[in-house]
Amino acid sequence: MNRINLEAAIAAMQGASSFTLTTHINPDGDAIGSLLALEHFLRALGKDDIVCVCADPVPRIYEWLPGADRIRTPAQLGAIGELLIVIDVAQFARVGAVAAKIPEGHPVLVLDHHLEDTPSGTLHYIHPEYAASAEIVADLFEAAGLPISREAAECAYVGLTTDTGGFRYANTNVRAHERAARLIATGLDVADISRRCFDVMSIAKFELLRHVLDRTSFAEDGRVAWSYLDEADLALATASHEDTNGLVNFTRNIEGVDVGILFRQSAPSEVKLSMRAKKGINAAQVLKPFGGGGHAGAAGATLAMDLETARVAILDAVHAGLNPDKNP
Ligand SMILES: [Mn+2]
Repeated sequence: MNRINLEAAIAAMQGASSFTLTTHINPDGDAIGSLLALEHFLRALGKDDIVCVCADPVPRIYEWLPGADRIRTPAQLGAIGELLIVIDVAQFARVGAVAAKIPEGHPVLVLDHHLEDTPSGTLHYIHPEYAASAEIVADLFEAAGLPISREAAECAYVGLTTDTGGFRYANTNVRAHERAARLIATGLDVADISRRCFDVMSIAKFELLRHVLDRTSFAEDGRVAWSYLDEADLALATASHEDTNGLVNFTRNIEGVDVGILFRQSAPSEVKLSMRAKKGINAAQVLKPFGGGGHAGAAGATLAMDLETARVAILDAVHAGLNPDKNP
């Protein structure tokens, strides 16, 4: 790891004349928000040869962000710019098809807030204490002594508000609120941004939610709530990946429930599952034997099983996780 400070990151940007900016696959609000805020920052630095690219399409709920229409697909990308900047992710494996275009040893600046010991790239500004990568971009504006424009602030605010779950998650702290205040001061319409990010539901998502609620079952005396979607549901609703985002929360949020699970059959013998857990059980640990990963409170896995086999296996593992003393 080649750790640098903000000033060195700015110097690296000042020293280059063409830029490619990218972020992770399945981009979320912070991926798109921080990517676009960074593009605005480079323009504020006086740079104009900047191409943003993402391996996956911009989720519909973020299409309105200033500059989102300029984000290219890997197929539309020519040669990588003099400096490649990767934001909100530190592994080339997670930037998808863009990774194949990175020449061996090319200068790559990584800006990220995920815990990462062995990042890809050549220059690293990686700090898990940031609630969102968008905060890093806000810091870049301040360190460079450049005022943040309303457009850039809007992008950064979307990254910050979505990565903190609307300032509700454990990563929400004084700094995140203070930063948000400075972004809002540029003239942001917080109510409008919040509605766009959190309240708008696609018709497909609504149809899927109907099924999820209708099929929710309980186990472990009400401490576990689980539901499922099968291939036919996903096809009927012509749903995209983003339409299933967050549906698992409806199971977890039920009173008395400690573990919420949503199974999604993605092929005849493939099930993707999302798990949300409250204190007392670690979702990432429960899913580890299944090749899953994530955090204590939120984890996921892909199982090469049919729906029923996956359900039995996972509910057994959750039973063991909730009753550690009763198991050998
Ligand atoms: Mn992030």
